[in-house]
Amino acid sequence: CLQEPDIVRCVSLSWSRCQVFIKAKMQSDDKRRAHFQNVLPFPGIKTYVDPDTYEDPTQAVHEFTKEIDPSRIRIERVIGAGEFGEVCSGCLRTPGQKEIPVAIKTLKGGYVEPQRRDFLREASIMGQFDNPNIIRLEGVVTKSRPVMIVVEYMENGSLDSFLRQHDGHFTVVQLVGMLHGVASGMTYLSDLGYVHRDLAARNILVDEGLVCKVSDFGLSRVLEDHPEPAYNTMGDKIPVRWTAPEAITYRKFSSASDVWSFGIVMWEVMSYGERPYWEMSNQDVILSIEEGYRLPVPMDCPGVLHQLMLHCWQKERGQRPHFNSLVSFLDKLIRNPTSLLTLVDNR
Ligand code: ACK
Repeated sequence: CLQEPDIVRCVSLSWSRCQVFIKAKMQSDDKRRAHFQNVLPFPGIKTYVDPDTYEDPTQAVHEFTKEIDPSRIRIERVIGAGEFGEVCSGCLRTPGQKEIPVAIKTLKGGYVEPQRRDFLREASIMGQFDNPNIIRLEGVVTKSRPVMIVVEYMENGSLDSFLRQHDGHFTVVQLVGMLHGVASGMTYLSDLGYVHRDLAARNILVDEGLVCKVSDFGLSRVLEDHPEPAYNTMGDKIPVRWTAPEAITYRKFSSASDVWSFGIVMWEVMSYGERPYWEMSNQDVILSIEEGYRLPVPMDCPGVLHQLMLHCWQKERGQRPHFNSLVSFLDKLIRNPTSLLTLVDNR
């Protein structure tokens, strides 16, 4: 909708320039509307704001993250390779002069602007979250090089490799406790209207007290440089083994498709980091799921947990449980561990 000052401006422009002006104005109004629809669908209820609704993504970084002075960061060692550069461990001096352990994701030199934008996109998503089961963003360094994202340090690294290194070491209640943490984090995200799309044990981090936190909010990884690459018929790259059939086929990503992925994470946890569907090809996984095949119960896994996995893998997404009921169910199992004693005889 053009307002009076806009019309006055139009009169002083030539007609073709005026048309361009009207179009640009309408587009920016649409964007602003989309942005406010994201921010305020229900007044008083916090929702996630997609940084892509900002005309200038740098604005989202300013809004949702804190700039850290690099003199407060001490990098100690490289702990892994991220999609955009090295991941290091180190310390961050807080304003109260305390030092806290942190992980530092760096953007490697020679990047082009879209890579910088994608890299910082994850920070503007993470910066909106505040939950004990979601990895906490400390801040970003954008005003000097290297560009960095600083997050809380998780002593035991990613859940899949942690479980593989400790095969058979935990009680069922401890494993269910880990899953309870993941489900709590996912409840928080789905309540905010955030769909993760890449929930997998490799994207969960574990701290020294075995608390599990959801991480990896860079959607770009799903679409571009993913460790589990496979194309669907629409040409998207998708982590097939973790993804619900409707998301693979029709891009119908939702909290219900995240619940399917959560079922796969349950299976990964109960089998101590086994690869879902083992060496089956992605195409065979898709066909088998379509024919009704589902992953069998892992060794020593209580039947009640496999039943819960099967519930998450219902073909009809409307019939899958919500994350909040998964949390209540897992909570009851932890409080009443006798229900975890019955194993499935799968010999
Ligand atoms: O399995 P890992 O030890 O845990 O190896 C990977 C590596 O960096 C590349 O992603 C580790 N990593 C990532 N974020 C963190 C973090 N916040 N705290 C500790 N380790 C992390 C991850």
